[in-house]
Amino acid sequence: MILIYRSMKKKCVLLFLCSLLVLPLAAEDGSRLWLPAAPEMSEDLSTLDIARCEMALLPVKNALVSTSGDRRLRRYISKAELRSLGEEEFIVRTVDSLCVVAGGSERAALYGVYRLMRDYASGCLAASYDIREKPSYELRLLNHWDNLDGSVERGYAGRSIWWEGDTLRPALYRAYARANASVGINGTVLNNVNASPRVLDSLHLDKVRQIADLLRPYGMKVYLSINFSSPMALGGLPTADPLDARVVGWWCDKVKEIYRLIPDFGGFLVKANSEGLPGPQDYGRTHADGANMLADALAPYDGVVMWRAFVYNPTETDRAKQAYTEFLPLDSLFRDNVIIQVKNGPVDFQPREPFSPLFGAMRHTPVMPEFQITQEYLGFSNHLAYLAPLYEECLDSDTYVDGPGSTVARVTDGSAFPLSHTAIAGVANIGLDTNWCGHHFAQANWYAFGRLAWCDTLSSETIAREWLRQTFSHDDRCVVPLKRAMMLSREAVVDYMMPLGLHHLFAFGHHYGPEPWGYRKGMRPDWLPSYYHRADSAGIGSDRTQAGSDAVSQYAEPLRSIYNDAGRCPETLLLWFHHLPWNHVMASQRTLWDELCLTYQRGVDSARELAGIWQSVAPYIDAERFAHVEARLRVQLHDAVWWKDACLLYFQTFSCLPFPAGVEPPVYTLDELKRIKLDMKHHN
Ligand code: GCV
Repeated sequence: MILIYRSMKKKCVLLFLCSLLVLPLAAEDGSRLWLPAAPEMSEDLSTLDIARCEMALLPVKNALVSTSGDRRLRRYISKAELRSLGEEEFIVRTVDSLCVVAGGSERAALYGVYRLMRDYASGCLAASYDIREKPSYELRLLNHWDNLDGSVERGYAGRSIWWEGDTLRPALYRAYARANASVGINGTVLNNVNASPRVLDSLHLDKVRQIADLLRPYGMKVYLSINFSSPMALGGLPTADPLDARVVGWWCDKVKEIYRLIPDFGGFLVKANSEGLPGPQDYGRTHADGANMLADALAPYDGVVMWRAFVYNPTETDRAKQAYTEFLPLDSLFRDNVIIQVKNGPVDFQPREPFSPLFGAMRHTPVMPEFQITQEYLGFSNHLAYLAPLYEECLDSDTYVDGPGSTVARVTDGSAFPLSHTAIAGVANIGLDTNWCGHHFAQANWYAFGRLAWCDTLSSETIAREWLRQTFSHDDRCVVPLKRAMMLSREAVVDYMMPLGLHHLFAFGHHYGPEPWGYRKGMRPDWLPSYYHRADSAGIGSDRTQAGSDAVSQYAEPLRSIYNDAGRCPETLLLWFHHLPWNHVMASQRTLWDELCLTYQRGVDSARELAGIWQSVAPYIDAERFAHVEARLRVQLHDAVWWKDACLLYFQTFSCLPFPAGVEPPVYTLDELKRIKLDMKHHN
């Protein structure tokens, strides 16, 4: 008895010592993303072949992976169930010891296998399954803002994967397609919305064909952004008027040429009459005229037009109101294959905005949310900012257009009212960097976008946990603190950059650092921070109430009244909708000035906490990724202090009030901060 006890004790001591022993973890460069290494496969496999090869990676002895038409499946799944499977829907069912994956198409079967792979890579593969899944949105797309010269607009992860010279990168494109398919992304727009007409010349179209051939086996379609003046620039026509027969003919011929090369081409994404780009309004036509002309050319091939609502001009009308004012009257005029692509907020991908009032308001035209995955306004690839909470916040926002529960998700995914198409887009954060996204944690934003496009009710917390377990470790001592860091991170950025509804305090052009004082002679007023913060001796914030620009009236009741009333407006959006005195009393009973100061300070504290959490998980992270993230967290903390000092010192020139207790004294003077000229090469 004593002997047994002794040997058990020895074992326990040994186990305990082992748990303390930190074995060096294999170095990781981030190139595998969240996935296990890909199986060895020949290059000409069908989608179903790929699904079966991927399945073979899993520790599942007996598996049957097929499409609903395969009669063998009927032994395990009823005919009725198989028949009812949608094009992208799958069933995973364990029958005796057999794991059956049945897809409504080959692509759906692949999604079913990736569902299992996610569980496997997360360490949660179950012994038995009985699940059925289909995506929330029909089109789940990445938008690459990649230019034909290989640069990437707002890209912080190296040069373009598509347009770097005429290089074709088959292995990279397959890895890209695999990663996208693993989360259900089924399409990609290969070039910048600020589109060069040259993307439609024969040289570039041939490259698009080759890319399409490489992505197709993973269920991904390609799309292109087009320049509305292409008939002039490429076709030599004197006009791009959408009602001119020659223009219509040119587009029809071009579309025909594209489909000859790429029979499953997805369609066009269009930025028109926006930020200086050409469009139908140049000819006295409407956005509907322009979109419909392209839609008619694409319709015979089932192509779609995604027409962006990101339009604004330096007029008397509040910028935040312009997309709604422009597009709402056009509702019901668009063809069935036109989708209006709307940024999540009414201004421009700010760290926090209310949802765009176009969601739910247009009922006869499909409206698709556009999120930014690349962190143009959230610290580029230097800051850890997990964006799923931002996407979730928008998708879960109640528009109230059909009473409570009419969330942005439901009015765009077809569940609130029927739509001819449903779609969602994310502006990609991908480049040639080894780890794809610049910051290892930025991969989580690509992953999260895909997961929410597949299931728009998932929680950002669930997604963070999934991603962490696949990417870093299964050990809760690592996962729990890192999940906390991720969930904290977006709010941290809001706090140290522009809390309480402030927005667009960025330095001109690059949008990295603070420049709330920003001024350039002759500059469009709507490109200057003062247009948005409106700070003066009386107070701070944009008055968008009924007494101000009346942007609140673009929202349905009861939101309109809630946003209109400073006492009921959520404090996170207070200065978006209200210009309030510095001594306005907040819910905390502090004055607005004190609250603002303490919120900036909280942002700095959170940035410090992020760095601390990262140190605490050192034993669970390989040295390579640890050092990479550690260095960036140092930059993030430095930037948080910079933002806090710059904004508070500048706003203090109006409030003339002291910083409350608890706010760290500024590191720099306002004059020093104003002299900072960012070396963008360093930050890009
Ligand atoms: C692609 C903002 C960005 C631009 C971007 C534009 C858009 O203005 O700063 O870089 O252009 O949005 O979404 O079209």
